[in-house]
This record gives sequence, C-alpha cells and structure tokens, in this order.
Amino acid sequence: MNMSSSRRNFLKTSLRGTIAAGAASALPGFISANDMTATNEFSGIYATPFEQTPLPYGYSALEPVIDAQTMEIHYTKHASAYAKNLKEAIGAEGATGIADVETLLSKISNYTAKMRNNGGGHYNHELFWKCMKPNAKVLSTGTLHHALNGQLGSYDNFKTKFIEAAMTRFGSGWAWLYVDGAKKLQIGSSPNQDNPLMDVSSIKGTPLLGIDVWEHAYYLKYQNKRAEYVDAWFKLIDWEFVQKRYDLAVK
Ligand code: MN3
Repeated sequence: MNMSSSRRNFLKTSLRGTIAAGAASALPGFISANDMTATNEFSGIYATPFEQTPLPYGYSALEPVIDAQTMEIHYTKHASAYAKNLKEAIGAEGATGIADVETLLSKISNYTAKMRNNGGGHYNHELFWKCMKPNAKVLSTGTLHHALNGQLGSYDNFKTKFIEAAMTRFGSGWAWLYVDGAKKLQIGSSPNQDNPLMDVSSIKGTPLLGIDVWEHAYYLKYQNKRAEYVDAWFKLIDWEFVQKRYDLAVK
C-alpha cells in the first residue's frame, strides 16, 4: 500500500468512528466511540469486529461443564453461520460504512430481520466465548462485587435472579447482566438473538455478561435440563473479564 492510499484509509476509518459516535451517543446505556479512551483495551471490549475471532481456548477446555462436541459445533457451525450471514446482510443492505457491531445494533430497526438475527447472533456469541474460561475464579472483591452487593442485595441474590431470567426465557434467547442508562446493574433476558444494545430491545444498556439458553448451547449434554446447565455455567464465568467491562461501562 502506498502512502496516499494508506492515508485515505486512515481518514476513512477516522470518519467512520466520528459518524458512529454521533449516532450512538444518544442511546441510553450505550457506550459510544466518544467515550473511548485511546486504549486498545477499550476498543477491544466495546468495538466488536464483524468477523468471528478465534475461540480463546480449546473445544474441550470448558469440560465437564460444556462438552467439547457442543463447543465445536457451537463455534464452527452456529456462530460461524451468524458471522457469515451478517456479512451478507451488510453487503446487501449497504451497511459497509459502520464501524463496529455495537453501532450497527444501536440502530438495528433500520435493517432487515436477517441483519437483526445475525448481527445479534454474531455479537452475542463473541461476547459469550469471552465471558467463560477454564479454571475461573469466583468473584469475591472489587467494584463489581461491591456493586452486586449494593444494587442487587448480594452475590447470591444476583445468581438467583440471573438463573430466574435464564429459566423464564421461553424458547430460545439469552439472559443478561447489564448496565442501564443510569449506570445501574440490571438483570434481564431477550428472545432469539436480541440483546440490550438493540434499539428494538425491551431491555436497554451495555451487556456485561450473557448466557446462551438456546438448546444448541447445552442439549447434547443436558438435554431438556436447562436448569442444570445454567447452574453449572456459573463455574465458568470469567469475572476478571466481566469486571473490566463493568469498570469501562460505569466510568
Ligand atoms: Mn448459540
């Protein structure tokens, strides 16, 4: 790439960021590029790319809670299809100038059901993989622990409510811990591949932690026993990652 084309690309990228920031900043609880510091950490957490990123661990790493076959099918078939179909919709609907998935979701009402289902599906899975890790530690200190105790009563109360959200979501969907427009912690669920970033969602804010309760996420090992899957899933939560998201969401 010569100097002038690389400068053109730089300007194009900067301009996209500016437009995206302006469009997104009006939504409650949405973290826009305006709020981004210069750190890559921030953009890595709140500027999801349109391509599927590598799974941060092997397919068998989350056993025995999630079996290797489920992980492999989930990542290479389901999640990869969302990313592929999202790319198609972006091309077909002239959305190529949008900087990141968060910005797209904040104005998803302007697009088709294909964009909504696959944009949400791609974002939700990219977040889901990162919310889990092998040998995860429990949350026992820090600002998020403090906020869970202060705003939701206790960690145990948070867990009870989160499980309730996951269990009462009829059919397929997601349960969330998220930060609303007033920077308060909230628990809720969304149908299908919707999430709190979407302008069409009945719950709105910045997701911190999400669990996939589609049957494809657990059926091979747990069959119809969603409650056992959700309860076991708590052992996998990467609280250090969720803590980082929380700190950035409320600052
Ligand atoms: Mn899934």
